[in-house]
Amino acid sequence: MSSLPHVAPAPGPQPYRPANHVRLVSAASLFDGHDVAINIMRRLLQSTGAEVIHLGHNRSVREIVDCAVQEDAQGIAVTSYQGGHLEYLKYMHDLVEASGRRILIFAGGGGTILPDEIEQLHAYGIARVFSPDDGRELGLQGVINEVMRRCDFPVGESPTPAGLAPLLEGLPGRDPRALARLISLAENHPDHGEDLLAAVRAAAAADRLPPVLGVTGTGGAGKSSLVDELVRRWLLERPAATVAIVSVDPSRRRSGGALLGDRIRMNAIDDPRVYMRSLATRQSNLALSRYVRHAIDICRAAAFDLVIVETSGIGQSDTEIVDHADLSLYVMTAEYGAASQLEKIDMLDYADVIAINKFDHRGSLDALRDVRRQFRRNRNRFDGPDEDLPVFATVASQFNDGGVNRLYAALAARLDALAGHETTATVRAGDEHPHPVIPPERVRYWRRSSSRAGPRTAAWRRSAPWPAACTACTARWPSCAAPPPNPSRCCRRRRPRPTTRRPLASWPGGTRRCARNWRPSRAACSRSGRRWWRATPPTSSATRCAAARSRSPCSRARSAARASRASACPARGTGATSCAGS
Ligand code: B12
Repeated sequence: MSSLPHVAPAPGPQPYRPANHVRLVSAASLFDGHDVAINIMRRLLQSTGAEVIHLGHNRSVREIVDCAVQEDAQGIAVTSYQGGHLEYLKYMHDLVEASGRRILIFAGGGGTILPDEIEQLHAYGIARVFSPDDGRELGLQGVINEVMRRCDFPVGESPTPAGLAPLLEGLPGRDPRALARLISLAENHPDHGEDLLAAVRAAAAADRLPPVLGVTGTGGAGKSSLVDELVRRWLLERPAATVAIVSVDPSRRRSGGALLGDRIRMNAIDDPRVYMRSLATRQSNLALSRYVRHAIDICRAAAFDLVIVETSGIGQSDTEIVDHADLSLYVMTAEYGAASQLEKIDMLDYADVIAINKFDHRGSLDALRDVRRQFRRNRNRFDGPDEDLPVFATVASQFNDGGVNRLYAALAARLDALAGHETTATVRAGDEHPHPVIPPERVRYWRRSSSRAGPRTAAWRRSAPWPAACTACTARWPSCAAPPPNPSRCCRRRRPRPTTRRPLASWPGGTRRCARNWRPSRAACSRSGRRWWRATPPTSSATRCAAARSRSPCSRARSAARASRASACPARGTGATSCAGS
């Protein structure tokens, strides 16, 4: 019996269970806060078993469609809350048609997409635009089930020599559709995997097999950002060079779904010289997909100049990358714990190059020293200066970072050597250690401040509960034993400023609120509040209410009730009168 804890199903429609592996590209056109909706949708898609390639926000139509073609996705799921949805979605449909692929488009935009516009978009060929009414009728899970049901179709036929021929023809030209479909066939038809690999290898130009750079490291170390920076430099420095990226992310064991989110960090790949494919591990506890070998061989057969493979970064199985790569890069940060933890990192034995990324974080200089020391121990390499070791300090998030420049030059020189030609890589100017925009000691400064301020504020609130005290002054004081509040202080605080008093007074609703919430104590009223009370003619019900609270018989009755409660309190010998009088 499984030892996994039972997870109670959510109420409402049960998640649809797809028969095929469903892959969807999700994105939002702009970033204005409403992109939160696409995050809701993609999480539900993932928990319903979809592999979601999430692009985040600010994505053009072309970027989204190119991605869907490269990823061989069955569908695109987008939100558009900012207007322009007719043009955006129709253009998306046009580009999908032009690609010749069957990719269904699903969209939503709450109330911003009007019912007649939805009809127009459906007539144009958009698979479905969901309205808030659809949500009310079907429930969010129902909406997702509908998307999944319609995308639940197989991608490509089972590979036969005749079916493969046109795809193999597309390899020399690096046709993204052919590459994508070949990788899908390998993933979805594992029984034909070996035949497919043999056909691909036979079609490869054997004289020009590119080197493979394997990138691995802990989750959150910034692997994708670093890969993006390396690709940017590669493309800038070599105007004709091409690159393929295969990126692996973990599948969820419970749902089978996956967030393939590496593209969110990739900004340099929107270039016809780049092909990128995301793979889900489709099994747990592994850093690589079972089909990564196929994907690499397909990209090598397409004669890219460089193939980069990025692992999912889930621990010790990271060393798998060594079996697939000619050169391996291990990306880590200073957050590994004590120096002795470094002895447990297998990749420090195997990695050709190590990057300590996020070097602007605290403790990074110590980490650099410790990692270099561990590297020497692991390799029995005790001679030579530290600077000659392949351990680099990088800040991938920083523009033109000196550490990334040096890392790039070292990797490119080695990759060129593997490809058998002279290197053209140059180290650009850069500081030895980065000068971050936010110095390490100020990182998380506000978080620390707020965590210190939080308890103090809470203590202050406890010691000065003026809202409660103000509404009923001492009578509602929660504990009789506690000291009575300072009515004048609390009432003064809650009284509106003079500038807001007059407009409030002329607005009954406001005055009523005012009267209820900011009723001054008699003392305060008689001191500075008097003018306000006088200025307010007792005509509206609100003002009457305000006035009644301090003077009317019903107020006196309330006071009497308070007085009797207070007199029942032994801790307040003198409290009875002060309670009653308040
Ligand atoms: C939350 C919200 C915000 C938040 C978003 C941040 C957050 N953390 O959530 C904030 C505060 C940023 C915001 C700001 C604004 N908002 Co606003 N916002 C909303 C609100 C309340 C909910 C939107 C939402 O996320 N819903 C959750 C999604 C899942 O549900 P839904 O939107 O109903 O979508 C349904 C379908 O369309 C479908 N769906 C949606 N997306 C997708 C995607 C896929 C793939 C699929 C399959 C289905 C699908 O699922 C839902 C099924 O019921 C709506 C009002 C409302 N109740 O709808 C207004 C609303 C969208 N906002 C509105 C406006 C005007 C604004 C502002 C311009 C206000 C202003 N003047 O500043 C700003 C714009 C922001 C900017 N910076 O410019 C208007 C838009 C009016 C219009 N017709 O254009 C709305 C409709 C409110 C209103 N009635 O006035 N907003």
